[in-house]
Amino acid sequence: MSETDLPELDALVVGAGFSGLYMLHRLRDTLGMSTVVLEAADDLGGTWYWNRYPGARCDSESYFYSFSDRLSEDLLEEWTWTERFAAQPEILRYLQHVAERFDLRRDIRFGTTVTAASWDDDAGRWLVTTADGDRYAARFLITAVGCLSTTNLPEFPGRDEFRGRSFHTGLWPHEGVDFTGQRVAVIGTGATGVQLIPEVAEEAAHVTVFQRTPNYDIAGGNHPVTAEFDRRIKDDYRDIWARTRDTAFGFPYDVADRTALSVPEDERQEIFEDAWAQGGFRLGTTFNDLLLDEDANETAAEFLRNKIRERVDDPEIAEMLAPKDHPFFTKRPPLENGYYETYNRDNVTLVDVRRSPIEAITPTGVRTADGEYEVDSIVYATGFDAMTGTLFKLGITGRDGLSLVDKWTEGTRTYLGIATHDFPNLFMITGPQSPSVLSNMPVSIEQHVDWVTDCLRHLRDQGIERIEPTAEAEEGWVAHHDEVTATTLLPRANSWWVGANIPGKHRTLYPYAGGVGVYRGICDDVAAKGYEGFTLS
Ligand code: FAD
Ligand code: N01
Repeated sequence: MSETDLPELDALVVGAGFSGLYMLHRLRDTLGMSTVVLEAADDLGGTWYWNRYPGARCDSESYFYSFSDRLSEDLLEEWTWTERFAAQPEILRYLQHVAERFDLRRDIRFGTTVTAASWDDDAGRWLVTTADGDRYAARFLITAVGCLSTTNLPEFPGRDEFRGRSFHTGLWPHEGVDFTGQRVAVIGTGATGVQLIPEVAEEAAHVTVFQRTPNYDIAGGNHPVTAEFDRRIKDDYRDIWARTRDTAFGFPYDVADRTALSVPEDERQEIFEDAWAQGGFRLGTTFNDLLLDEDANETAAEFLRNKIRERVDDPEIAEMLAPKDHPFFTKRPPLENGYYETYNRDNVTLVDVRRSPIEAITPTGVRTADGEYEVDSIVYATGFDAMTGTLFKLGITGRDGLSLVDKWTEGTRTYLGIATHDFPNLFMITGPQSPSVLSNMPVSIEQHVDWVTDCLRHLRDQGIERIEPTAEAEEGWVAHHDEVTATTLLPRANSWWVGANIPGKHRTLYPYAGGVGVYRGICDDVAAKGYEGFTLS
């Protein structure tokens, strides 16, 4: 079939995780648009399809790591979470349930990887190609490809000559892995490593953990959900969702209206202890300047270092685990359940690879400057080429053949993190320069999907075919994004939030730090002013 004969869809969505599922529902069922979702995996779920490593669970509390009353009040009533922080299988079951309930599967093409998407300016549509050579045409292209969906496998010399088994946590085998009796290397101590290491240590003969940067891990405090708690949450859902939409991070927790140094030392410690006992990210809400003021931040940082010192028997190992080179929360703090006690076990060794870097993977293990560690298996808990990595792999070209990769090489440029100049009729769900990964993501996903839905309804009602941000509006957003970033401590760490984990990646804060509530207000205002900053034609 020639390109001119391709049947034209109203919209094509890439990705079938939280974002793609909700986008499909809105496009098809709310707007009545012909829509297809293309998904590389064999099934839906996104993050929760791919990340099946031992210990994988969310660290947003389950009751708000889900779709809100925007999707369905009935769904909220009928679904019951079993744990405070749901494990991967339960989240995957939830998403499968959502897909069945809203009859979403029939418009999703699984096992279909998008490799190119080019804008045809004459026809005013996107032409999309898949790895199998199938082609689609659609007026609107919506990327729902996730912020953490392209794995980062470091190019260690000799990596592919390792004779044992190796795994990346983000591509974990569906049948599971039995580490019984094995010597296992784990490289990486981010949120993933912190969840996985205690589980593998229970099973393996020996675990050697290769740590480059220690993190400020916070106690998770996971526990089963009681029937009483479940009822209370369900009765309160409207208020809970309203709060998530208003707060800085999309959590229904209010940040205390006080600075850390405005209270005496003993009172501050009590406040930290209380937040610690509650578990989860509450510690980050104890004072309103932890991310803004270095001295304030240091009070929380030292509190967390002392927690590590209390729990790890060997003082030398405790100091290796206690971060000193970056402020608290300038890297994503993992939630842990018994992580630090793992280092009190006889079968766990911690190796500091900042002091003694990994030189090579050998056929039998991992070699650092200090010597070789022989292992049977290697687990790469080395994270993702976040935010832009997956978008770049879509092979997107806009007007006049401009590729997204070329446009963003010297720095990401978007309007509101949702669209970009020279790429008409393209929307990015949780794109860079939107709150995205600095938030409880379902809240940000819903906000983007709902905003795009309202925008497309407006275009239809007004008989408008094309929408594209102006270069000036984009420049303004990038400048605002950079200004907001500069008021925070976030650029101070070498985190994936700033692209520092990927050699050669442009360094910038990828998510928007202005807060979920503020950002929503800005987006609503743009819409209320007839999509100010966009050219509509
Ligand atoms: P994803 O779930 O990543 O889905 C994107 C989909 O796009 C994938 O299925 C992928 O296969 C598909 N895709 C990508 N490229 C292509 C292509 N070229 N062609 C076809 N299909 C493609 N967030 C929180 O807010 N709270 C948490 O507690 C939390 N826990 C997390 C735990 C882990 C282990 C990880 C990795 C992330 C976690 N996140 C958490 C972030 C999480 O990614 C989001 O919450 C959410 O699941 C993202 O949904 P999504 O649909 O936007 O993207
Ligand atoms: O990835 P990461 P992740 N040599 O990039 C190390 C979400 N998530 O998969 O810190 C040696 O955080 C790297 O070291 P350093 C959450 O948003 C959520 O753990 O760069 N080491 C780091 O220790 C999270 O932030 C949940 O110095 C190397 C680790 O590998 C995001 O996903 C659970 C290296 C990677 O940590 C990513 O987390 C899991 C090298 N060459 C994930 N390259 C929950 O909600 C990398 N490292 C519970």
